[in-house]
Amino acid sequence: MTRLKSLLLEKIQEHRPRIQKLTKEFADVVIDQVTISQTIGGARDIHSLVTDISYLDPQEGIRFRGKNIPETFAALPKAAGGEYPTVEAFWFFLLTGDIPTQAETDEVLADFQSRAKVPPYVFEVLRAMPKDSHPMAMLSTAVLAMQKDSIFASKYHETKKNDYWDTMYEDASNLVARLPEIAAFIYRLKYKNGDIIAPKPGLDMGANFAHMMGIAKPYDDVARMYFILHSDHESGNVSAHATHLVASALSDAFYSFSAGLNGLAGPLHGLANQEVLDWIMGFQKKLNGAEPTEENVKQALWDTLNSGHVIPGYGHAVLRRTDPRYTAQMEFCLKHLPNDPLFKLVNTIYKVAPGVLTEQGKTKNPWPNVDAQSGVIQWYYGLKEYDFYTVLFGVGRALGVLANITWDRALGYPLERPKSVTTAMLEEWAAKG
Ligand code: FAM
Repeated sequence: MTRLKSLLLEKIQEHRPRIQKLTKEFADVVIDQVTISQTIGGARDIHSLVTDISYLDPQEGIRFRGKNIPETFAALPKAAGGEYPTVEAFWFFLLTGDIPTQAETDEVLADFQSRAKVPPYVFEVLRAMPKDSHPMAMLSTAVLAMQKDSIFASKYHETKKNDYWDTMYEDASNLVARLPEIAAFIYRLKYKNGDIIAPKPGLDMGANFAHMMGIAKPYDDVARMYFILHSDHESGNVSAHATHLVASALSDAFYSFSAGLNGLAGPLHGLANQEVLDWIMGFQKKLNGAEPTEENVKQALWDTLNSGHVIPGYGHAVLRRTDPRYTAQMEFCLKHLPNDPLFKLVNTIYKVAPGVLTEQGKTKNPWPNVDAQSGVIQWYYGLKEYDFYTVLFGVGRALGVLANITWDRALGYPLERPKSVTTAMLEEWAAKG
């Protein structure tokens, strides 16, 4: 058993009594109330989920195992010559809450290496899909195609409930280790005439992904930063919640993560990074060679709103300030591409969009989210096929949601089943006031 898996078991054994105590002694303590607008309006802010992998504060932003983004980047071991931590170190941290040593990180890298072999039938399935399939449909299909390999499913009848975490951990680790090659395969198949680049043994996930994508340094660091920033945003967002919900039926990691990816593919969620580039390309076309200014950007934003569309990359269901994931990416851009025209345009949008959204008066959060800045970096490093961007989001998001369902099984969280009501019942409550 690797150090990561044995430490994870220790942490699970430490944590279980806390949940048992809450369930046994404090089950009826009220922590929230539900209003009609929340029941109709997408369950916003209803405190009804628990996870310790990450927490999202509306004012402060994300904390991974209690650390904010700068603290996370500073604390974790980095790749040799890299500015950002390796994904392997981050996976250890997300699962256990402990900062791994370099030796523990190296062991995760070797463990991933032993799990990373993608079954050839996955590539056959992808090659058989229609050429105009969306990359997210391809990724979700590839994940589902591997369900036959699920250890959780194949051992389900002989596994004790207390050990569900073990087989879920095995599936989750296999899936995380295989996703970069599958994602790079989809990219090279769709956009580079099927000129596939095989993985290189010994490289960390970020470096290997850059290698398989055929993109030179510092794209290895871009991949590390991108996967970590997109990994988790507590468990209520669509991709995390869908993965958690499906897994609560004791569906395995492949069924569950495929469901999460299908939610991530929505324009209001993970597809927003593609929508941001689409908006920018459309805006530049309308400029017809003229320079972007605060005035013509402002007019373009109003045109978007007045056409009944949302401004992609802005707003958030929980955050009420600029997304620290946006800020972390902006800092990367200031260091590596300060004079890039697209980066300058994104900065101009940042100057103008919050005012336009505030003036429109609808959104509770007029500030940028993670998607407003992410595509600029990909574009700069030559990844210009922006309908692929959400696949990158999906590879990162796997880290958070798969760590979460491993812990869900470890803590014995039951099938998730919120209660629905009828409109007439709401009207009765409304009448009572
Ligand atoms: N542009 C225009 N209108 C917006 C808006 C935006 N960026 N953000 C919110 N609104 C509207 C929203 O559509 C709603 O209008 P209606 O009452 O007509 O339905 C109103 O403002 C109140 O919405 P809210 O309570 O402020 O936000 P929600 O919690 O309902 O929605 C988002 C949150 C993220 C779906 C919403 O901000 C949005 O559509 N943003 C643009 C798409 C986007 O960037 N999504 C990515 C989010 C990111 F965090 C991720 O998941 N990757």
